[in-house]
Order: sequence, then structure tokens, then C-alpha cells
Amino acid sequence: MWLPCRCATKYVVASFRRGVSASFLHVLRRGRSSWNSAAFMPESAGFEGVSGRDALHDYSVSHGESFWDAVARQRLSWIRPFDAVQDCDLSQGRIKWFEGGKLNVSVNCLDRHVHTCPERVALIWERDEQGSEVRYTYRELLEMTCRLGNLLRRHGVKKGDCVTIYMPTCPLAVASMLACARIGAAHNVVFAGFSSEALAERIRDAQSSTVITVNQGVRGGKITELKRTVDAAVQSCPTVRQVFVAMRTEKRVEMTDRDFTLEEEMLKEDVVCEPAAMDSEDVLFLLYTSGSTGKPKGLVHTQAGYLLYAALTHRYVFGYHDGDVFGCVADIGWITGHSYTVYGPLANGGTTVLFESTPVYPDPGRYWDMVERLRINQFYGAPTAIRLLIKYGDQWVKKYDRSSLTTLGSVGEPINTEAWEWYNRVVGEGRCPVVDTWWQTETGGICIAPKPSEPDAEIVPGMAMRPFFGIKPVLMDTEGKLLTSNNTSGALCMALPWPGMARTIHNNHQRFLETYFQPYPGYFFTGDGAYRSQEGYYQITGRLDDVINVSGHRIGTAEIEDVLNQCSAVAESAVIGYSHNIKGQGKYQRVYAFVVLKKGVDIQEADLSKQLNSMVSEKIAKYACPDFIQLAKRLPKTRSGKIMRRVLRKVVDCDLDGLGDLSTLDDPAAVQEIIEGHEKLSTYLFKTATVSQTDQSHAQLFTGPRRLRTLSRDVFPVPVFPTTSSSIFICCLACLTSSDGRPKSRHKNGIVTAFMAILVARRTATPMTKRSTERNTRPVVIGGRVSGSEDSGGSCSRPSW
Ligand code: 6R9
Repeated sequence: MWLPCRCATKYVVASFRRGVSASFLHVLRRGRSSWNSAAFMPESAGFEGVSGRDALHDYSVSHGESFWDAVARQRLSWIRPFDAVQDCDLSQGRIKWFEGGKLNVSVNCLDRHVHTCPERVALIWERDEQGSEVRYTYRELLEMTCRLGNLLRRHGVKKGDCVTIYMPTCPLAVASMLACARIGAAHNVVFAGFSSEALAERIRDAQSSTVITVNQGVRGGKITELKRTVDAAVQSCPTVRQVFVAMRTEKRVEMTDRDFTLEEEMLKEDVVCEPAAMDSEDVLFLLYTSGSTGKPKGLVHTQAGYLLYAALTHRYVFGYHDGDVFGCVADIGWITGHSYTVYGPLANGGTTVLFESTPVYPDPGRYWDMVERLRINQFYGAPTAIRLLIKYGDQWVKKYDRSSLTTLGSVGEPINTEAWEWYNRVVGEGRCPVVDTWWQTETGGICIAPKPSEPDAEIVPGMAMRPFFGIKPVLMDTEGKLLTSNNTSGALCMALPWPGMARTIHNNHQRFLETYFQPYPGYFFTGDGAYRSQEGYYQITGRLDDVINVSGHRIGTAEIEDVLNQCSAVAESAVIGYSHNIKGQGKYQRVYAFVVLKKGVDIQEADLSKQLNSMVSEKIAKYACPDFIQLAKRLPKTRSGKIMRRVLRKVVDCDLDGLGDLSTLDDPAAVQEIIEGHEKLSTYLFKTATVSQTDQSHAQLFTGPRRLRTLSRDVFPVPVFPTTSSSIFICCLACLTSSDGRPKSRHKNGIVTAFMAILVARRTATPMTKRSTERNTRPVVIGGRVSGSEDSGGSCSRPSW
């Protein structure tokens, strides 16, 4: 692997921190006493009437042209300035920013910082082998990028071509991305854990003639034969002419005529590479995200708008200041790695950590050891990892010095209350704001997050809260009408375009239009549901296809999971609704929960079921209690940690042929275990079923193709609570018999039931639910089913709730 001529010393970092950041610290200190928008964002000095963060946000939305014009001129280096800020029409799905402008993204990420501070550390490569980090300065990263750019050019890669990068998170992968940007080629980074078929599909769709990979990957102490995977993939990719292989380990691998050793070839190249002058709207990269059916979508991002948005959000959401060390632990094969490991931090001249390992290698203290060693200031990770680490206990965190931390970020899934509080209290010692950042591959960068905000503005646990500059979220009802009031839930859409949004789906613009722009004409449809609180804050309630309709009540699976996860025995859970028809009652949904227990927990099913039911009925309502609980060792997740609920739904529906695109699945064994557990449950229910209506629904569980033999202790049904409608019926009866409206003693029972029913009915009528923390309310989601994916994106239809 390409190493810097000399490892960057701690001295360089320290001197940089002292010298360069002094003026920023001054601004920061001033900013803390009274918020000064010009100090906060220099451009805002030119925005009339702006005197605070809220006013700045209002301005960015009401005067979008002027806001983005100023910010783009100030923060990007242009070869030729742009003529028009935007030419967008959401009703047509037309998105164009900064047309007429020419720039080079690699120049913006490298050269301009090399001019001012060449020895500043750009990358800290946290290699899988703990304690063996390597630092690369901006000068070194530019040299690497230039050699690579020249190499690609010499091998015939031209402006407009697409290079597939199949590498773990490492400096050469970053340099490969930037080298593509330098010569005007697009890149297509494929997560290095994907199978050869998944890789082949993405290479073919992107029509790449060049692939860059490594001989072997090293992650969590395990070796993966990445070159061998590429060899298998390119068998079915006739477009591939050449494969460059970097040496991550010493192991020699078989090379064919098509293969070149990357480092050897780079040595032949010059360290100066002429940057291509790119149009603002030329393609910067494709990034594939899975769909529940059919092919994965290659979302397309372009040059100027994407870079500007990644840079601006990186600086303001995380409060990034020059000299800080930014630790985003996402893999570069995910959009989070693109925007917040590579482009955002480098465009801001920051120091960014490349994390090659896993949260539990060699032990569950890995993240916090790294925080201490690298003096990380902002740490950005996924709720799934946080939930995993909670299982191992606080001692793994407390062992390390985390005093460098200033901000903690979360991304990828709703962060449940327990995880949020642990992150805040244990990791951040209660002094670091936790920013729950909502965004998608499609949005390019963070759209909703608690920061930036006025210095002492509240942060509500588990809520993304505030739209970023230029972002105008709206909620839609089932008819496609705008919901204008607060304290309401609906489909989350965006009313204004912003520079970071994806421009199309590669080779399928029609799918792009149908998925994101046709469901709500004039708006960008995210596929997610959200709740807007009384105060106007947003809380993401999950994919709209993860909404369950139980006995007429709509509820987000995340809401039930949040409560289940608060049980001390539970490590994590996934809830789905399964539907069936009951004669004369039409379609009907039940709650099915998959539960993973914490390590070493020994609990009887009956006790667990009792605990979970009482928690759900207390914090939400009885109707939301799981009808079935299936214990699982783990949940099927994507490589980026998202629970694949659609796979769970298919298993429960016994539709194993319809599992859809599994290329993003992290560990196929998890699905097999789930199928087996479900078969056991089906068998048990078959044995115990009676002819009652409830059991008719159970009976449907075993109508699928597979049957099982024995009952084990890891699956069990739980008592079904009476429905809300019967309570309401008793309520009406009770009220009728009370002529003066006051309770009569002989109707006491009825009145108590009536009271209960009113509570439940109120719960149904309002989107607020009881929560453990008073401030942290979560809605009942209104929603319906769209066939979207757990990764992102939805279908072309409006949710039919
Ligand atoms: C960045 C990323 C996008 C989908 C998105 C949503 C879910 C992401 C979230 C969140 C709740 C958050 N999601 N962040 N849900 N709270 N803070 O994850 O991109 O892989 O495209 O996934 O992830 O459902 O629509 P991507």
C-alpha cells in the first residue's frame, strides 16, 4: 500500500492547531457569548435583516438564489464563475445548479489547501491493526492523486468515463476518487464487502472499463480476497479492459494481462496532473443503492452543487473548525463515507479519519481507543453500532479519554431513545451535543439535524429537528395535500430544490422521475414518514413502507421498536406488520417482533413477553403490543447497518422467492436463522391453534412452503389484547347510562373502561404517544405502503393509506 514518504508527525498537527485555528477559536469564543451571524457565516453579512440562526435559515429559504449565490462564490474555487445560480423545476424533476461555472473538485479538495498549508494532515488512516495509524498531509494526498490521475489518463480513461472502485476505506481509495475527479471521470465506489455478482451488476450498469481494487482486504482481523472477487465479477463484464490492484497486504495474487500493480504503475507517473475544467453539472459520481425489487439504482451526483452542500453541512452541522479531527466511521462505499469522510472534510481543508476496522475489533473499546489516540473532535456513526456497543457495557467506553470530543453524530436509522441517551451520557459525558442527522443517498448531504442552531437551543433526544439552510421540509397527507399544522405526521417531502440533491438515476431517468417527483407533483418525495412537533421540529418515523396499520391505527415500526429496546434484556429489535384476511373483516394487520437479547441475559419467555407487553401498552397503547415475538441471534441488515424489514416481512409472509435484491445484505446467514426461527413458530402455532379468529390469523403463518419439526425456546406467541373498538363500544354504553354525564356508582366498571377507552381513543386521534422522557414524544405515523427499499428511495406511487 502506498505510504507517505515520511509519516506525518504529531508535531505538525500540534503546530497547525496552534497557528491556524487561533482566529477561529476567537470567533468561536465570541460566538458563544452572543450569537453573531456574520462571525458564524461570513456571507450572511450581506444578507439583509439576518440577525440569528433562525433568521439565517428563513433567509436561505425565502432568498435561496441570493443565499446559494453568495455561499457558492465564497466557498468554492472556480475556474470560471457560474452564470446562473439555479434552473430547477421540481414538477419536471429538473435540477441544475451553477450552470456556466467551471471548476475541478480535486482542486477544491486538495490544491487550494496545499497552497496555504501543505503539511496539514488530510487523512488519518486508522488501519484495521489497532495502533498502526498512518497520517497523510495535503501535499502527500495531492501527489498521490496526481500520480493516479496521470496513470488513468495514460491508460485511456477519459472525461465522461466511469471508473469502478472496489476497495476498503484507505488512502488509495480516496486518492482514486479524487483522481477520477481530477481528470473528469466519474467514479462508482462499490462497498468492498459486496459479492462478485453484486459487483458485476454495478460494473455493467455503470459500463466501466477500469476497475481499481486491492489484493486483499483486512477487516476485523479477517482477510477477504477482494482481487479474487473482482476476477469473478469481470468474467461477466465485457466492458472491463483493465484492473489496477493495490497491495494492502504482502500476499501476491494471480495477475492476468488485464491487471496492473497500482503502486508500481504510480511510481512511473509525474506528481503534477493538469486538472480538467468541469462544468458544474458534469457527473462527479454514481452510487448504487438497493431497491426492494429489480436492479439497484445508480444515483448520479454532479460537481459543484454536491461539493458545496457536503462542505457546508460538514462545517455547520458538526461545528467543524479548522484543526479539528473529524471521525466519520462510515465506509466509503456508502454515501456517508462519500460526503463526510471524503468530500465535505477535504473541501473544508479538514483532517478526516479513514476507519478500516469494525466497532468490536479487537474488542468493543475500539472506537473510544481511537478517539483517545487520534484526539477526535467530532465522532459520526450509526445507531446500529451504538446498540451493539451498549450490549458490551459502559466499561469499554470509560476506559478511554474522550475529552477531545465536542459533537456526536448519528445517521442511517432512527436512533432509539436508549441508544441516544447512552451515546449522550456515557460516550459524551453529557457535554457533547448529539446530532441525529437525517438524509439519504439522494439528498447528497444532511437535510435535517439539530445543529446548526442558536448556541443554547434545545436538542430533543431521537429527533433530527431542524432543516438545514435552504431546506424546506413539508408533510403530505394521503390525498397528496399539504399538512400545514404542527403536531402532525405525514409523508416527508421537500418543497425546494437544494444543490446537493441527486440529478438522475444512471440509465433510468424515468425511474428517477417516477420515484421522487411524481408521487407529489412539485415536491421531492423522500419515501420516509415524519412527525412535526408542536414546536415545529421534525422527527423521522421511518420508511413509509415500514408503517403498520393495526386495527385501524397507523403506527411506525420504529415507534414500537423504540419501546422494546428500552427493556433491559433487549439489545435490539425489528417490528413488522403482517397482513391477512379475516372473513368479513377484510385486510387486517398484526404486530410481529423480532427481538435480540443482550449478551448473557437469561429470561423466561413468559417474563419477557410480560415485560414487553406492559412497556408497549404503557408507552404507546395495547393495540401496539406484539402478537408474536421471535427471538433471534441477530437481525438481517444492510452493509450500512439498516435493518432489512422488507426481508423480515417476506419471511413472515412465507414468500421466500420474493425476498428481492439481497446484494446489500451484510450476512446471509442471518436471514437463514430468521427463516428457521419463523418455521419453528409456525409449527408451534399449528400444534396449538384452535378455531378462534385469532388463531385463524396464526394459522396463516404456516400456509407457506416450509414446515418445521420441533418447538424450541426461541419463538413464542404472546397474549393478544382486546381491541380498542370493543373498549370504545363499552365506553359508549357507559356514557349512555349516565344521564347527567356524571358517573353513577353502579356503572363504575363501565366508567373505568370508558376512561381507558377514551385514553386509547385520544391516543389514536393524536399523534403523540407517552414516552419515557417528557420532551421526547414520538408520533403515531400516518402512512401507508409504498414499495421502497430499506436503503433509500421509494416507489413511483403515492402511499395509499
Ligand atoms: C445517509 C443514509 C437513507 C434512509 C432514509 C431513512 C434512513 C437515514 C436517518 C434515517 C431516521 C435518521 N435514515 N438517516 N432514519 N433517522 N437520522 O443513510 O443514506 O443509505 O440512502 O439511507 O435511511 O429511511 O430514507 P441512505
